[in-house]
Amino acid sequence: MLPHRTDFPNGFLFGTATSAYQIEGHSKGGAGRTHWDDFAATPGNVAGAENGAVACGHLDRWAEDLDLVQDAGFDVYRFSTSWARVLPEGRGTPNAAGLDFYDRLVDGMLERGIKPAATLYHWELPSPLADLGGWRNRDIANWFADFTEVIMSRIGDRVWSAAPINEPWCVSWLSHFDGHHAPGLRDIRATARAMHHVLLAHGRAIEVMRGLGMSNLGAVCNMEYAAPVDDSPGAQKAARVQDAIYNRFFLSGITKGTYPDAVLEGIEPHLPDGWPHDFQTITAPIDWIGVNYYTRKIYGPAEDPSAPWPATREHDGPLPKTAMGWEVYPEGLTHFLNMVASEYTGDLPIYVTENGMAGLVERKGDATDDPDRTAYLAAHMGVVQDAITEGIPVKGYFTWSLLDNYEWALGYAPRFGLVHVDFETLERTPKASYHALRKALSRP
Ligand code: PNW
Repeated sequence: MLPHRTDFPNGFLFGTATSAYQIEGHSKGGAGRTHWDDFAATPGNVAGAENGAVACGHLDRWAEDLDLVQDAGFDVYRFSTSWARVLPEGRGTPNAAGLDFYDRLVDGMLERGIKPAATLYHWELPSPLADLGGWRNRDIANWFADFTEVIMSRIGDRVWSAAPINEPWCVSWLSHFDGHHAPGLRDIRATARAMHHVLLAHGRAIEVMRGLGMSNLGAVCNMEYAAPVDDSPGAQKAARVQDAIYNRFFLSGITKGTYPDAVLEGIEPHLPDGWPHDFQTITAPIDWIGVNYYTRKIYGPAEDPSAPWPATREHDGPLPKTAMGWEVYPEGLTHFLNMVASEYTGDLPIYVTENGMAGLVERKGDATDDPDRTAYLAAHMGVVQDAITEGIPVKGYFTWSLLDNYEWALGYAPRFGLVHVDFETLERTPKASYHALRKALSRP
């Protein structure tokens, strides 16, 4: 059973989230090529070599999608703006149709009484910038600041909140060390630079938006609980290192202007010259922090004792798993809400900016009957309620995602939506979890 809106403090906000490349349909409307189009075109990177060319066709169906957000009773809609739709070459002349689209979308939210929560970058880097080194190139902070200026000069007067970059860990580590996301590198030097540049770009974008007179600016970090596989010192250390890389590096950079020693140990020789001087920009004050939370992972030491840093290995976990193979572990969210407030942000408002689970059911009849998803959301919403009772300043909760959509390297198979999408016809059908949330969010 989902808790009801009235079980939360007055003013607590409920939202749902999507991202541009995952839903819009990138082949339409004059958007430029992105590094995800390139990555998906290289065999072996993405299941079925699928890309976001069509996705959910949201570019044409945005009004219907906003109706779904409104009918469910959500207060806020978290969406992202595609850099390559706004600036097809990454720099230079804007695409008027792209700017018009986001302008209409924001007005569409306001007309429906929905607060627009914008994320500037949710991973579709314009290819011409990727060709110049992408996140490895320090100039990206300037390119990103310019993009921020262009898009926010258009919609910044009407968005309720804005965050520069979705999940710095995914943009850097997952994409440059694990090689699982575009540009698909496995290189510690590229990773270290990307980790730092993504924060520098974040800070520059915050400065630009302040300059435009915007407020309610935040940062969205993903957190994954790192558990040791056993009590051995080696396993404890492996979990600590992964926790530092994943959950502390970006948060610490933004809120404290320092990087954890456990990470510097591995990346310091690879950071760009003069990196500590960038903290003045990186720590540009923010108004809230967003936590994206899904799961935990289990770590032990690498089998080969001479393995290079971080020298850890992932183990299979015993808990029930979602279609992503991700363990369901709501206790991890309890841990992070505590950790973020007590060690990093103090009284700063915290939003759970993404939480949800994937199912794999292909047939529509079954695909809209999703009791596991409702149970998953109920458990995590319960954690949020408890955290509020403990005095942690959690101010809102967003489900990922409104729609089944392009799940990056896994293509269209994992379905995260509250609303089923038939990827042949693009027809939307609300699932049981959507109806359950609608009831939970109804106003008395
Ligand atoms: C988040 N991992 O991504 C993103 O913000 C969404 O775009 C995405 O659809 C959602 O979670 C579900 O995956 C992640 O491999 C993708 O650790 C991968 C990982 C973490 C977060």
